[in-house]
Amino acid sequence: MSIERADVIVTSPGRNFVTLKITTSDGVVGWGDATLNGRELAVASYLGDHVASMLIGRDEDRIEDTWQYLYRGPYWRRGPVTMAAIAAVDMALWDIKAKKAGVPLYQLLGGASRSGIRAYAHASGTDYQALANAITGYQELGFTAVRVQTGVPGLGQVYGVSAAGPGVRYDYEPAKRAADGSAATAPTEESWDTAGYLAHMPGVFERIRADFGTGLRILHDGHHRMSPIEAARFAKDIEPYKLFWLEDCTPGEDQTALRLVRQHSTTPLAIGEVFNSVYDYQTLITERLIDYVRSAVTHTGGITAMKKLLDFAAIYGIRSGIHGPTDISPIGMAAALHLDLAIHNFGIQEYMPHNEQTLEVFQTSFTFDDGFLHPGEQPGLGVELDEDAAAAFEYTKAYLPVNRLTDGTVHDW
Ligand code: EZ4
Ligand code: CO
Repeated sequence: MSIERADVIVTSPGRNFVTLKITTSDGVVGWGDATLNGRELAVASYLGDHVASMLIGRDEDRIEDTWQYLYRGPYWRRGPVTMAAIAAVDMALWDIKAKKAGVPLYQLLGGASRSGIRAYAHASGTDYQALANAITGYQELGFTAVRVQTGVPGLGQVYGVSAAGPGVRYDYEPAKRAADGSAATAPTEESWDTAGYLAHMPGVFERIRADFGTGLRILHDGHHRMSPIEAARFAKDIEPYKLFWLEDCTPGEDQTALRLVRQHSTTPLAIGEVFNSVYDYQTLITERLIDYVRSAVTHTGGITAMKKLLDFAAIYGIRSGIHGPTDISPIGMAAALHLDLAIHNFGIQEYMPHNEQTLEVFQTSFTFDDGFLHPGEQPGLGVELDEDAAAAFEYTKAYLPVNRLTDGTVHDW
């Protein structure tokens, strides 16, 4: 048997997704997620214009060989566009292999290491009361872990914080279309003040601990906004509140920045959602500068590459915290869940439920129950894309916002 077709499907059920469909000569279909938020069409072209023809006629069972062929073959290695494209091929081939074997994918990755996958939710609010209400709402759904993000006095809209009123569940959608819902032509701009943020946040964590007790797992995302010394001081300041993790405290591309943070604090550190290769982690893992690997399966070369990365991390006592925002399609999310269930060094899984339109396009079999996710028992990844439903949602360009400091300087985020 061999690969007969490789088709790229772009759809926008409220947000954009790029999906690869691989069909074998005996009619087995595998799905892969290739969504790169705000740069979707670059990956669609990479797959459709450059990769698809290379796949036709290949043996679909040769997953490792195909991965190496796509990684080493083109000369140009790594980068988010390339690695998202390779990820989609890899996911689709694993989906096919597991469907042919008649087992859920996690069985081919070694079988289940746990009964459920602890998930964390996104709680946010412009002020403390709204944030506290959001935390309570997620606890009522069974979550034992929440990421907390809140407004900063003096700043307007802050990335990752709901502008909706108290009690309203936040449908976190960071990439923005134009205000009327049509295609964006440029990113929106938000203003940012690191000093105000650093002064405000420790008091927020203090109140959360006082109100919610020691049992709640508190996570926080710094969105790459701090300098190394700012991050070191912040991580030290918030030690008494015993966070589960502080994510992306400094810009991800500077691995040695984490040495400085590590020297000053025992706050656990997580990083990697913008990474696309094990080499982005080489210093971080071998020097034990982080505690959690944040890569998305979709952006790091797929299941084959993520399994190796997480096994490498395991040798150093570092756990998984796989990226799971709404810009990871349900296919990418399912891939994460099969890995989460199988690996020994699982840490936690981010979970932001997709909107109803997305779930019309992608039929999922994974479940959420009382704080825990499970990939389900369908053969393969357990997600099928409905091509008619997908065709009804035309690609609509959207961008992640740009951050500027209050003096107008473009800033990290
Ligand atoms: O900014 O997925 O931890 N999660 C995050 C996300 C990312 C978006 C970028 O596409 O930081 O909200
Ligand atoms: Co993040």
